[in-house]
Formats: sequence, C-alpha cells, structure tokens
Amino acid sequence: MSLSHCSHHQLEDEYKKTDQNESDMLKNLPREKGWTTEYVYQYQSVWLTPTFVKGVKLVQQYFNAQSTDILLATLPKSGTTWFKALIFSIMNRTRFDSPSHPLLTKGPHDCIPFLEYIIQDERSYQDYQFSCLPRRLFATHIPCPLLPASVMSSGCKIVYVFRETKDVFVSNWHYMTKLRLKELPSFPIEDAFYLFCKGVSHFGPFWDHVLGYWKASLENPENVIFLTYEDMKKDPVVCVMKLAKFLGKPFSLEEEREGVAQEIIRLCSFQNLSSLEVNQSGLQHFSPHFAVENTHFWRKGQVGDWKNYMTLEMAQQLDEITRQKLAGTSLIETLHVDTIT
Ligand code: PAP
Repeated sequence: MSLSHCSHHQLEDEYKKTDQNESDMLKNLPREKGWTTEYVYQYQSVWLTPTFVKGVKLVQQYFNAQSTDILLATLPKSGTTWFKALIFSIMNRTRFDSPSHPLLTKGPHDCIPFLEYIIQDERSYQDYQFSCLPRRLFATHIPCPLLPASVMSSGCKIVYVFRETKDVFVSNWHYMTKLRLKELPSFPIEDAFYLFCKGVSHFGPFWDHVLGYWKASLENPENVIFLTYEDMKKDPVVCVMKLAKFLGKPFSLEEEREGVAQEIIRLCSFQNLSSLEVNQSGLQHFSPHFAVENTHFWRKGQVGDWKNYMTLEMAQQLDEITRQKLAGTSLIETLHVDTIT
C-alpha cells in the first residue's frame, strides 16, 4: 500500500467519525462517481469529496478575510504549486538570501496553506500566523461565488491561475489515480473523461470555476488578477513583473538591473524545485488526517502533454465544450483554448 493510499485511509476513517448531522447532510446532496473517493457530492453547485464539503462549509463559516490578505485561487492541477512558490518568493524577496531561502527546505504547500485544509475551528485563522510574513498568504480551490463575503468586501488581493482545459484534465487524471482509494475499481482515462465533461471534477465544473473568477476580475481589476499557466511558461519575466505590481511589490529599477525577477523564476522553476530533496521525498501533510506524497506534485510541468494521453476525438469534444461554455466572453480569445493542430 502506498503512503498516499495510507493517508487517504486515515482521511476516510476520520470522515467515518463525523457526526450524524454531517452524514445526513451528505445523504441529501446529489452524488456522482468519485475520482479518488467512492462518491463526490454536489454542494452549492460544486463537486466535492466528503472532506471538502466539510472544508468549504468551515471556510464559509469561519474565514474572515483582511484587506492585506493575498489569496491564490486555482482549480486543482492548474499551477497551484508553482504559483505558491512564485507568490511566496515575490512577497519575501528582501527577507531571504539565496542559501537560506525557505523554498530550499520547505515545499511550496508548506509556505502557503490552503484555506480549506487548515481550518479546524474558528480559531484556526486567528491563530494562523506564518512567522516570517507581515501579510497572510493563502491558497484555495473554492469557486469565487462560494467564498465568504469578506473576501470581496475586504479588498484583499486574489490571484487566479487558469490552465488549458485538456492539460488540466490529463494532470488531474494522473494525480487522482495515484490518490484513489485502493479498494475502488481502476479508473481508466475514459471514465475520468466522461465525468470531467459532465462537470464532475474536484471543485468543478471546470468552466463555472473559471467563469466565476473571470467575472470577478472584470468587476474588480484592482483586486482580482487573471493569469494563465501558459503565459507564465511563455513569458515568465513579464508575468512575474505583472504579478509583483499587482501585489503591490513592483520591482525597482535596481532590482531589474540585478535580475531579481529572473532569479525568482529560476528558483521556482519545475526543474529546480522538483530536484530538491524536500520535494523528492516525504509527505505533504495538509491536515492531521490527510497527506500526499511530495513527488505527486511534480510530474512533467509541460504545456500540451494532453497530446500523449487523449485521442483526437476526446480533444475535439473537450475543446467544443470549452468553446460552448465560454461563448460570449472575451475569455475564449484570451485563452487560445482551441489548441488542436
Ligand atoms: P494542486 O492543485 O494539487 O496543488 P497543481 O500544483 O496545481 O496541483 O498542479 C500540478 C501540475 O503543475 C503538474 O502538472 P503536470 O501533471 O501536467 O505535470 C505539475 O507537474 C505542474 N507543476 C508543478 N510545479 C511546477 C513548476 N514549478 N512549473 C511548472 N509546472 C509545475
């Protein structure tokens, strides 16, 4: 049994201990076949594992955003790990020398926690204080409309990262297969594809998630920035500078001369981070009951890997759904979603 399976058992056991009210609540939610667990449940129009139903409810109940907070929002497998490292490095660039940089000894997920994992009770956020930071940095997979009202009213900064649909699907399939409970039947890519197209993916439907943050970025451009994985790959210096400016930490002329942005990009690169001992071994403990092998966060880190796993027919079908779902928005041109050549 792999460690990730072991940790999922712990997670499931914990879930079995949940009180009757929670079990009753789940029984009343629509459910579908799950990717890692037997079922996922539709809570407030979003598909979630039982643990995340609980996590989202707790965030809604207890998280009170502050104006100085920075929130990285993503769908799973859209570049969360990479952007956690980038945001952490941008915000802390004057605090650490290269040899003592926290990212050399801590995984990106230890530098910026997920809202939906750290919450245990109402004290979690009040107590949460990352010792080296003046500002709180969080990440979340929760769709924009489901976040507590304080997130928008506080004026905190939200960084949303979009990744091309087919690459997100393929990355999810690889990751979820590794985390899937061992007593469940195998999960061929065709089964995953059927669910994904129906909108049944963790924190999905994919398109609703994207549209929610896209709309928020149009309504609040000062507070919500919409970036893409592909742009960061193609033009990292421009993207990192844009991100730093948005976060209120623009690079000075001196920093530009010294190549500070380039140094951050190198530090956070797939090649560099995935080769570090801290990311090559051990477990990422998201909560006392849930941990994932660190190596699972680093697979290929490439644009267009979908071509190695999806048939042309699958790709065309998914592109067509994306075109339909995003029709009528300028997003469709921005994202170059039709990548079939
Ligand atoms: P999460 O939402 O579970 O935290 P997330 O980090 O968003 O996962 O996604 C992991 C993907 O980002 C993997 O993509 P792949 O399966 O297509 O390879 C992973 O390889 C990629 N990734 C992780 N770190 C980096 C990085 N520094 N640069 C580019 N891609 C990265």
